[in-house]
Amino acid sequence: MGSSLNARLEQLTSWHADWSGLRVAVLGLGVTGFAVADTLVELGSSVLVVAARGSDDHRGLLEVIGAGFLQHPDDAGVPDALRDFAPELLVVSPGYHPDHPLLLWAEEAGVPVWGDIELAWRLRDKVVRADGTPAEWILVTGTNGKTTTTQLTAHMLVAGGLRAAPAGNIGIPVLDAIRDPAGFDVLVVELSSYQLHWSHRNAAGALAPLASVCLNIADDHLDWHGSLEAYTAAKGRVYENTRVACVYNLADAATRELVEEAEVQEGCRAIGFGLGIPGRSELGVVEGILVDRAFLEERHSHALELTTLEELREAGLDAPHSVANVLAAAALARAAGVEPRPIREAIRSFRMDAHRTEVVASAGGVVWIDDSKATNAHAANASLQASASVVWIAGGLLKGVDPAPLVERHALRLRAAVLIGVDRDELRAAFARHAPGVPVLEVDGSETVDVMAAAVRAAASVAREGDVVLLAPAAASMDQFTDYADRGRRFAEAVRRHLGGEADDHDETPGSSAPDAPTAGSGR
Ligand code: UMA
Repeated sequence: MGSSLNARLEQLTSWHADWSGLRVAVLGLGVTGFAVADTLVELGSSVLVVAARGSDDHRGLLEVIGAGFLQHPDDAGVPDALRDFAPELLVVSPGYHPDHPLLLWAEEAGVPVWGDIELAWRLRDKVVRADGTPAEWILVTGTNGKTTTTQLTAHMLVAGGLRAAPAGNIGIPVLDAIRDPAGFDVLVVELSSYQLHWSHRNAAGALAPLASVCLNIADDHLDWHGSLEAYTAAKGRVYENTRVACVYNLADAATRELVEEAEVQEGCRAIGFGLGIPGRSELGVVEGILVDRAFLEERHSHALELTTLEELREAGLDAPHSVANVLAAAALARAAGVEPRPIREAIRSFRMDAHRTEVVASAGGVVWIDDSKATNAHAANASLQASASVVWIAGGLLKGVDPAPLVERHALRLRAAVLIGVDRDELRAAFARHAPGVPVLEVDGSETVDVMAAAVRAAASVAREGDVVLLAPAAASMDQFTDYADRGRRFAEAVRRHLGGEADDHDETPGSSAPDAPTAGSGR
């Protein structure tokens, strides 16, 4: 790749730069790929989208906007049409494995690869604030708790009078947020380890957030990153170039180390959060009161009250991992200048999303809980430990993580397990080894079976009064479902169908808990 082209890409750091005629190959046609193509076509670039599959809707839309589309199987080498297109830049969707043949080809051919986040960062000045500057970014990552913390932070900023919105891995491509004509003061961007992997540290497009947090680190996505070290390193990129506050978890030394290793901007502070009494530059809990000892002048001698555990209980946010998420969100909001009072108001009015330890029904003394969002062992662990006796529905795509420690830890609380999904050999072996007394029921993985109906029937056949039937799969869902939300929705439907008129009355508001339901959740 010629140096003149690299020089051109270096210059492309604004919506108002000249993107016209730039030949860009876009990998993937999910929500990200479409947003990338749509944006670049609007900027006058020449766009070819390459993907193994894509919905009819997205394909139709590509035709309408005038972007090319090449359907090409993942294992079929490099298509001639892509070589002939001779892309000057490749923008990759987050789900692509770094060893994907087209990415290996790009590396070999010297075609620069960007993620959608870098592209969005470069284009963030499309809509500016009254003073002419683009929205600030606050970045949120971690193994668990990202989505809740992202939503809470945005909610706090809005309560503080700022125009703010959540975006990113939460399901809203950041490119859609930066193109929203309404404009924002702050975007709270949830980033997955995949998105962080593709963000360059020292390039012209390197992110420079106002504040950033890595909430925690546990085994996840090891098949994609290759090792826990590589996964941790990707997560650590969240802190690079931060300007005001790097927020870390006092209970997770790895997050503090990532802050220590990060190249941040002059004057940026490290702010810890934890469930104990806070030291200076920390947020924590003192006798049931959540306090800030970081963002006040007299922090050596004083603390600011943010809210109380009692109020968190009322908002359904009192499980330890939720308290931690609240403290992290409060730290980010305080870094953006929000006062304690609106933070308190925001917590009072906040409601958790669906599929996070959501009680879907209770009947005959059995409580049915949808924690489909527990897509890894760390999240499922928090969910399992909230109940004394559990029929556990588990399995799916394990992403290279060994489920044995989870099975071993919870063997005594398991009435039975119901296995779904493709990666069941590892789970079956873990039960044989660590929980041989626990009955394991398997749901046929063939496409002709309604997986959730079968799983619910199996669970009902073994559940007794006082048990919780818990969908907390410790695995991703894409082998059998569209995503975790689809998996949770199908579970809830199957439960309601199975129970018919038997279910006790209860509030179906997302995130609500039945009166006697377990309260702790899934690490988010
Ligand atoms: N594709 C291929 N071959 C591949 C991989 C992908 O052809 O090997 C193509 C297909 O056309 C497919 C498309 O790429 O339709 C999907 O791209 P994608 O997997 O990157 O998914 P998007 O629809 O673009 O959604 C992505 C995130 N998905 C992933 O990272 C897997 C969404 O996070 C995110 O909400 C969205 O961008 C907006 O930023 C989801 C997720 O599961 C919720 N994230 C993981 C997690 O939270 O654990 C990381």
